[in-house]
Amino acid sequence: MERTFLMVKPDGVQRGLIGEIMKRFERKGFQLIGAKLIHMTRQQAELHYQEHLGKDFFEKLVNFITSGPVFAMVWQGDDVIALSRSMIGKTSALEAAPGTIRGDFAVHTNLNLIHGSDSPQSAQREIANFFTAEELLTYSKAVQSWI
Ligand code: RTP
Ligand code: MG
Repeated sequence: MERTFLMVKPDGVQRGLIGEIMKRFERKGFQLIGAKLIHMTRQQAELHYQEHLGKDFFEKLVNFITSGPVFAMVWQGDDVIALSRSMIGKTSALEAAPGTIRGDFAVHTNLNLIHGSDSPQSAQREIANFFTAEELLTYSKAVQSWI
């Protein structure tokens, strides 16, 4: 079963959108296996966004993501990486389609509410940056066989 790392960014926490965002992944049928509200360290943020190191927006991005608490989650399910990215919507506020999280709630590309891993390799690295193996739970979900 595939796993992904999803994170409500500081703007989503400040706007009270944690529940709204989690609801969408729950309704879709994915399984939550770990979650925590944390204030990222600078080192953790730089590791999280390491693929953007050197880009002109890197400093702004790290400052933003460490500006307040984030809600970090690990979700599990078939094709959860690609499906959750499509539920999140495009990075650009102008391109995020209505019906997606960003399309419904974000008006600015730098305040785009949620992060989602973009590949299995990223997911593995990002999960390890936030969670220990003990913090990720294994449990069966009664409705799983219907999804
Ligand atoms: P994220 O990693 O945060 O989930 O977002 P993403 O995959 O949709 O976008 P990515 O390319 O990974 O960029 C990470 C975040 O950096 C900001 N960004 N600004 N040209 C720019 O000014 C620019 N490009 C990207 C966005 O806030 C994006 O979410
Ligand atoms: Mg990204």
